[in-house]
Amino acid sequence: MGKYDVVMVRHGESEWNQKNLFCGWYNADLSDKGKQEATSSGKALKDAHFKFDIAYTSVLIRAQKTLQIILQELGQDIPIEKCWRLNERHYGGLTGLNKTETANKYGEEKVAIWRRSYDVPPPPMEPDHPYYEKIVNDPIYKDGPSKEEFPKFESLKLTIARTLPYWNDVIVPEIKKGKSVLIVAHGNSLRGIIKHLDKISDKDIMGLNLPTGIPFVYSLDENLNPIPNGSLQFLGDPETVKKAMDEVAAQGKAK
Ligand code: DG2
Repeated sequence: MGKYDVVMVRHGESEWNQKNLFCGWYNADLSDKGKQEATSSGKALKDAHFKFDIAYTSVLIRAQKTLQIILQELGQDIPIEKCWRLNERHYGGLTGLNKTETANKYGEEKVAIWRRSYDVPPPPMEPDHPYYEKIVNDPIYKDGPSKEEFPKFESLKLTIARTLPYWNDVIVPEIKKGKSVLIVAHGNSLRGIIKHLDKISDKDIMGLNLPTGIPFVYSLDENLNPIPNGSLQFLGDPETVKKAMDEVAAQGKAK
């Protein structure tokens, strides 16, 4: 065990994950499988005797419901902080498109770059995009981002630029006070935090695919550096975790 253990979970499968659609800031709900994944996450954390003091999540329903189910399973009623800075990266003009069909149209390589490159953003979401109004006018954004900050698209680099200040200024001080922290967020906002903690290069981060609904622990020293073998410790059988990661990677393949 490190000085601090922080637990993170990518939300359970959403209805749009299930349909293999680029989701980003579209507020998709959990699928039935996603709810089951959240229940299993809660059970795994209970079996491992985790007790949390505070939880952080995004303003998107798929993350919030996952957190709610996990806490129900754990039987823990703790303060929950919600912030858009933990949202999924904004998938811009790709939002709502099927990942396989996009790979068929533009090629797997292009889709891999859109999904996993560090700094190549997807095309912007213009005002005539079918989900533009719904997202921009959603009351979940009443506390931010401001009009000027509201993204039209985000690369991983841009996602990190708005997630990391929240990690550093809001979450880290609580960890340092000795609070036991649970974060339920998204594939790419969590990849950003992991890249930072493990100092993963811009190139190597391309290879990391996070599965839905499997909790992982970071054991950190007093300087918030992962201790040896303290990174990305999944609470799950390694073969199941690997299969789930490979499936996420394969979502961008052509057929
Ligand atoms: C997925 C991630 O986000 O997609 O926006 O489509 O974690 O909120 O389900 P999440 C999306 P990929 O980057 O894995 O394509």
